[in-house]
Amino acid sequence: MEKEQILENLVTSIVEGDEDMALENTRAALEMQMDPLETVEEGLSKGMDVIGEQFGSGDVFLPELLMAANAFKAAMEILKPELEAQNKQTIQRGTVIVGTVKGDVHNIGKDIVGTVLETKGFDVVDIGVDNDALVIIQEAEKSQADIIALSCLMTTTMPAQKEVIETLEEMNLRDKYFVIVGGGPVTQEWADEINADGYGKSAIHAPALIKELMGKK
Ligand code: B12
Repeated sequence: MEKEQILENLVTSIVEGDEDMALENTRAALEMQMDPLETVEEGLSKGMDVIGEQFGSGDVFLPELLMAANAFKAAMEILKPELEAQNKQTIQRGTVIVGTVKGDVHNIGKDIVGTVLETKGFDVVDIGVDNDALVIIQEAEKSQADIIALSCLMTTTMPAQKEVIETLEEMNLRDKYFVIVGGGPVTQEWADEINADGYGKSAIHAPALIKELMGKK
């Protein structure tokens, strides 16, 4: 099968929530030695964008979204070891807390950010989803993190990213951590508005962004 065909099939597999098709084409991508991150970004994630738009316009409903998410996760199960094996760097570059903010249970993008950072030599502490600002800060303190990376997928949960930064300020801890933000509705403008230290449009951008920030330490 051609690379373009595989990527197209991966998009379709997510849109249709077809786990078998997602697995079959992910395996085909690996057999062809396609870059696993490209397989995620140019295949699976594009499918998610399509189904997300269909959900937004009322053409599909929550069950379809869940099936798409399950197909995505199944494919990630076999891609994750490949991602980790291919680029693993052993230099210790810093500790990053990765989590989704309060009220938000979307974890797929956050997981990818964590995996990509791990492959680039960062120590990643994944604190999961629906995290209260205080819990995030406590976790950062506990693991002596350098960076707090906040994911958020809904416009309604964007204020929770702001809340983390405000709480850090209230606790006189703002200078101790770099805070970076990302996720579907998040933009550079929003990052500037809430006084975040950085924004990454996609997981691929996170390592360079963090390396640049760590250079300022
Ligand atoms: C899959 C999905 C779900 C799944 C989530 C499964 C899971 N385990 O994560 C399920 C079905 C559970 C779900 C539930 C809901 N969802 Co939903 N969901 C989606 C969907 C289709 C895809 C999200 C996704 O996984 N994308 C793929 C990943 C790879 O992309 P990503 O998360 O954006 O991450 C990339 C980048 O953004 C970046 N990134 C992400 N985080 C970070 C962080 C940092 C620091 C950096 C640097 C980068 C970065 O890197 C990633 C890889 O490149 C989106 C639509 C969309 N296009 O986003 C809707 C969407 C986010 N959901 C939506 C809604 C409304 C809901 C529900 C409220 C539905 C309901 N009625 O119950 C619930 C919310 C529950 C809650 N409280 O959180 C809306 C949100 C609308 C809004 N208000 O903004 C969307 C936009 C759909 C739509 N068009 O209406 N959802």
